[in-house]
Amino acid sequence: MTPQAKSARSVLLGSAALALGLLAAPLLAEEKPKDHTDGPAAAYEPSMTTLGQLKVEIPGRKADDPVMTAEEFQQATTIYFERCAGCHGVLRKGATGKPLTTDITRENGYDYLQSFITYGSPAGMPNWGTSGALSEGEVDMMARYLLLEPPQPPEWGMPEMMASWKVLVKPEDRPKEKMNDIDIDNLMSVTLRDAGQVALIDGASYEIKAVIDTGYAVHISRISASGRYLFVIGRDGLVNMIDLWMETPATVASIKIGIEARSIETSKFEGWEDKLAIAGAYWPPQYVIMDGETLEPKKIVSTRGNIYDEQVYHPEPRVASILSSHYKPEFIVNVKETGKIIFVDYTDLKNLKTVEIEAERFLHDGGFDSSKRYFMVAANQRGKIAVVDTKEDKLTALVETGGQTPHPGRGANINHPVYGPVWATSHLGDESVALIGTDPEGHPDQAWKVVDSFYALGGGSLFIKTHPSSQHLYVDAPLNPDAAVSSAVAVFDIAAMGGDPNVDPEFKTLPIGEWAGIADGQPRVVQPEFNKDGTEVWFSVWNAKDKESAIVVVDDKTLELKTVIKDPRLITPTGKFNVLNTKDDIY
Ligand code: DHE
Repeated sequence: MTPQAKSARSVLLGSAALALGLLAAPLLAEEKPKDHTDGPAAAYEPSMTTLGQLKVEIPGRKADDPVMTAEEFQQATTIYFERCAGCHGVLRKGATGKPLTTDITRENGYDYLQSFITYGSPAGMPNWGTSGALSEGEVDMMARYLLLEPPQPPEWGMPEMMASWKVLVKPEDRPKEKMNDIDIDNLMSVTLRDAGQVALIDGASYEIKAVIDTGYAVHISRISASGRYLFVIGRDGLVNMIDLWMETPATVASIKIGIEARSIETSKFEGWEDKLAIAGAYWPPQYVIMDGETLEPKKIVSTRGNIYDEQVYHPEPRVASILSSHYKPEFIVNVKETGKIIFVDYTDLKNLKTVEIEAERFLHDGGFDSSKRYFMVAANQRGKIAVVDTKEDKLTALVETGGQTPHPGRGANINHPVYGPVWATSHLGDESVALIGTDPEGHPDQAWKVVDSFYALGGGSLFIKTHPSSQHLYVDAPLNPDAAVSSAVAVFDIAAMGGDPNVDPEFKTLPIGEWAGIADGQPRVVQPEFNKDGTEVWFSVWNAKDKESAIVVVDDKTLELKTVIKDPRLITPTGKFNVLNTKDDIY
């Protein structure tokens, strides 16, 4: 079956997985959108929660402005940043959703806005009113709010960064050798999302070695090239640098690099190990290069600029994933709204050289192929994977996956029995898994093409994972609306994958949520991650903040349950980052 034919069977997710189209089309009764809820699927569009906490004032009032008190304006701004800005942009100039600038909103008028916010649209605007997510009063307030000029959130430049920068333990006061008996390569840094912490869990004993306070709604962990320093970033832009050599690993430096942020990475090229770190922000739209031992900010680069194809100015292109090249002393920075992949040469920050690649809009997450030469990144709202060659600094291909909203995490590299080396992605918007050939020399006919596409458990997948020493491919589906699906994982036997695109490989379903034995709540199973040897795979069983969560460890050979890690400190575990695999980009 071709991916296109197969997509007819695909299960579409709720409206929030799609671009919002507030002013796109009139609402037809028979096309009433599905109820919008506040579940993780709906919340998957970026929520600018930190911006939502800013204190704002009504910008320059006009004579015919709707009546709005300062308190209402503040409340409406919080709602707007948390729920609307992810799609419509902080400045309301549009991102995946339509622009909501006052020239447009005033033209359409209060009644139109009130009705759209209440009922939503088939194009993807959630029905905030009829779903009960916003009260009648809040809908009225938001309609009036959109008729006023938007507040401009502050910038975050060098003075603000310097004021936030702390070196808690100076490099000269840090241990000269490892002071603990932890097998660092087998340590797992686990995001405790709603606690604003990471847990460091020993891969052999499953013991929690430390729980460390980090930024708000902490997001990802990355590891320095030597494996000594762990870098963690919160959605509030707070970066924690943790020294894993200390008797009990702890933060040695921290800095706030922006007001909303998602990505962090460190220099990995030979001779540059542990020298620099880089972080990317959603607001202000910028990336920051820092000293790799102290986090001292060295260089801030704005990503504001023109969209690659239309060549129209975009005021807030967010920095999505950042990777560190293994081929050159370069960072690979993915800029979402302008669709540009920027290679940043970090050898001379005073005379910064960058290569700007025209890729595709809405770049999000991605990883390397197995040779680590090619970087594959999802332009998720465009259904494509952009492939860039980190040796030549060039765009290699744009591959349509055939599925809806590819979301690979860092993807999975498989040695396919028929097609050779391929890289896999699953999808947020449907149940398909796409395999893309990555071996232009050994398998030139398959290179940068979807060689096969088949079904996993269901739509709502976020992460897919394998390991060079594993024969299995794991696919999660945490955002699937069906609780039985969102709490399980599909496992494919790589050796049994055939060459007939009409025959879908079979998969086993592991009831990870059930294995966790949690009675209360409806936990979702998210992000498979291997231990250092590739013999075990860990899954987060992600429950509500006030309910029990767990980590389930599965034996990769037998696919049987090995252990369940439970601890009252494991609040909302989501991402897990094994030190060795993360450092060496093994996936
Ligand atoms: Fe993530 C990676 C952005 C919601 C867990 N997430 C990423 C990356 C980006 C991103 C840009 C790539 C970072 C890199 O490689 O440098 N994530 C966003 C959002 O904008 C979004 C959609 C909404 C938001 O408001 O933040 C979002 N992410 C989530 C979640 O809700 C998840 C599931 C749970 C959580 O902890 O927040 C989540 N994101 C992750 C994880 C990774 C990630 C675990 C790293 C995957 C990996 O294997 O490297």
